[in-house]
Amino acid sequence: PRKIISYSERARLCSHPVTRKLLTLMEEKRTNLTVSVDLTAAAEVISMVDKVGPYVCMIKTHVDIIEDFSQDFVRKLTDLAVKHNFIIFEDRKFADIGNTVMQQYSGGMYRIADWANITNAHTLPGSGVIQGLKQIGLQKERGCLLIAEMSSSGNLCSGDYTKETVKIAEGNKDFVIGFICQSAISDDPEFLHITPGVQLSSRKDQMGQNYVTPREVILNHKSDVIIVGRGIIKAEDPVVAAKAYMEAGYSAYMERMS
Ligand code: BMP
Repeated sequence: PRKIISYSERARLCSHPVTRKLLTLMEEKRTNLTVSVDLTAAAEVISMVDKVGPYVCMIKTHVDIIEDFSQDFVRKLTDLAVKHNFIIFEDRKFADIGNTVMQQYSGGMYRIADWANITNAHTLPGSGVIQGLKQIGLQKERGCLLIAEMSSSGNLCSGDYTKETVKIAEGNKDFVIGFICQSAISDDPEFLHITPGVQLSSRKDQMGQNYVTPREVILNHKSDVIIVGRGIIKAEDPVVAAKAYMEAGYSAYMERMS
């Protein structure tokens, strides 16, 4: 694989504050691991985040699966983001017209734009989804990832859809900071490539999820960040697992740099 520049050198090339912060802390903490904390009780999420926080660059949430979501949960999560120095990514996957996503992003009971540094969107509706999210996100210095590819069997995000998604990103660099994808799809160093569907052992789950290893993702598929959910949160010891994924992901990055 072609030699790459370090996360911290890349941080200096980036103009978006969230990308700069993420790339900088990845090098400081020596981690390219995001843990997807897909648990349904607020206290369980908080306890898991406190445990794995030292080993991650980012925590990914699905707040709409939490049964007892509250602003108290948000306060605890944002406090932990300061304590452990990580970025918060709410995996909301916005996919509607601009006027609707604008309200979904800023309002409702979750008020995602108030606390999530990063959220994401499908490009199915066209660039209007980004125009809507931007109305809220720009002034709060938030970043958005576009879902360019998916890890699940039979998904329709491929070919021209993926190419058009890259074009939408290129036209909105003040807000779009990269992609959810399975491998690098843009040469622009300002765009992050973030990959879910990662495990060290399993190859699949029972509902179409496909897994690749941290090494394959970072070294062969040239992605920047791995997202791991059940491989860590359902492990016998999530801290031991988080350390193993952190080590696997970062050593693959070091190997790519050498
Ligand atoms: P797990 O590692 O337990 O399979 O979890 C993967 C996480 O990443 C889930 O939260 C899922 O919603 C998300 N995800 C994914 O698995 N594939 C995609 O293509 C996009 C995702 O956001």
